Amino acid sequence: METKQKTIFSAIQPSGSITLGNYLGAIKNWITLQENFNCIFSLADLHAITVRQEAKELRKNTLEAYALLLACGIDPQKSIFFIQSHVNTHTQLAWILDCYTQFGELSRMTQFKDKSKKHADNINCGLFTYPVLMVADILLYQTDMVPIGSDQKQHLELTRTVAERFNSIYSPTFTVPEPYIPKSGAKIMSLQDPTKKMSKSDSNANSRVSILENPDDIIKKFKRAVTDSESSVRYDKNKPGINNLMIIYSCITGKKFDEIEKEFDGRGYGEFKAAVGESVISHLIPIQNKYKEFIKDKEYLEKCYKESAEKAQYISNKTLNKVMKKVGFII
Ligand code: AQP
Repeated sequence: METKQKTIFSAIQPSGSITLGNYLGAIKNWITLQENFNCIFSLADLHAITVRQEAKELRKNTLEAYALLLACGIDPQKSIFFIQSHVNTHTQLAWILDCYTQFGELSRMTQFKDKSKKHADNINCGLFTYPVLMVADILLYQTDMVPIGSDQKQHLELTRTVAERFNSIYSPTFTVPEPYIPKSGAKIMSLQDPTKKMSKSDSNANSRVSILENPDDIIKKFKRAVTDSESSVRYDKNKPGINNLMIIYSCITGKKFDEIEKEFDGRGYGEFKAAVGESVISHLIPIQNKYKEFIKDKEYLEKCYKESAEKAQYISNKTLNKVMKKVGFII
């Protein structure tokens, strides 16, 4: 008997150059997931404009991110991979669900608090309501599971709350999604302040490594990574900089922490940092080479994102129509 594959939804913002944090924390897992699940991935350009974007840059970042994710291994034959603004159901459902979400619920979102501190000159309403757009992104596809890192638990909780609220006011309409915690998920921290996560939009370029960065810069950034005044490579709660480098090295090489400690016993931080940098470079070079091929082929990119948008539009229309009928709109 054939069993229906579960649906997974996930998205990434084209708000800058994709980082090693995005790759190790999300994209690398997406590649594995597409083998066993019905995966729907999106480039969340609508989310990106909650922070002011230069139009030309946003277009460039979106196309580059699309090519890069294909280079990382997202396969449009296996997964739907679309650009969010190409599928109009997202903003339509988001507006409706705004009216089923409480002001208090959005006020408690920590990302809103963090981002309004970071962008104090542009605390726009989109920054406040974007979690509802995220709720719509997920619910439109009757998503069973959402892969989440620790920074996104609150968003999934809100999605579940809104879905359950709508289902109980009307009748079952949305699948209530479960979190999917990947076996090898990692939170990668800033190379300059290892208590903060590595971020595309961090104003300090030394804090992050981009997937498309050239090898010399990658090595320099790892050599400059902030660590501590000791010299022994070991995992310890008081050594966030070294822990972060060990996590990166472990994600890339598959080595366990005790193996890494043995490998670098008595060798000091300099050698360790160089080895982490080299391992990252060897992992990224094949991706960079594939990227160069994809980005040249604009026709192929367009074919992929248009076909995927059509599929996404078709699936999400079904959910939106159901919602509109239940709310009382004439359709
Ligand atoms: N440092 C990180 N470590 C592990 N996972 C990370 N992710 C982001 N940073 C790290 C994961 O990447 C996916 C896509 O993230 P996003 O682009 O939608 O938004 P974000 O989490 O806000 O990422 P950035 O890089 O920090 O972007 P900006 O600077 O624009 O806000 C998510 O699954 C996220 O968990």
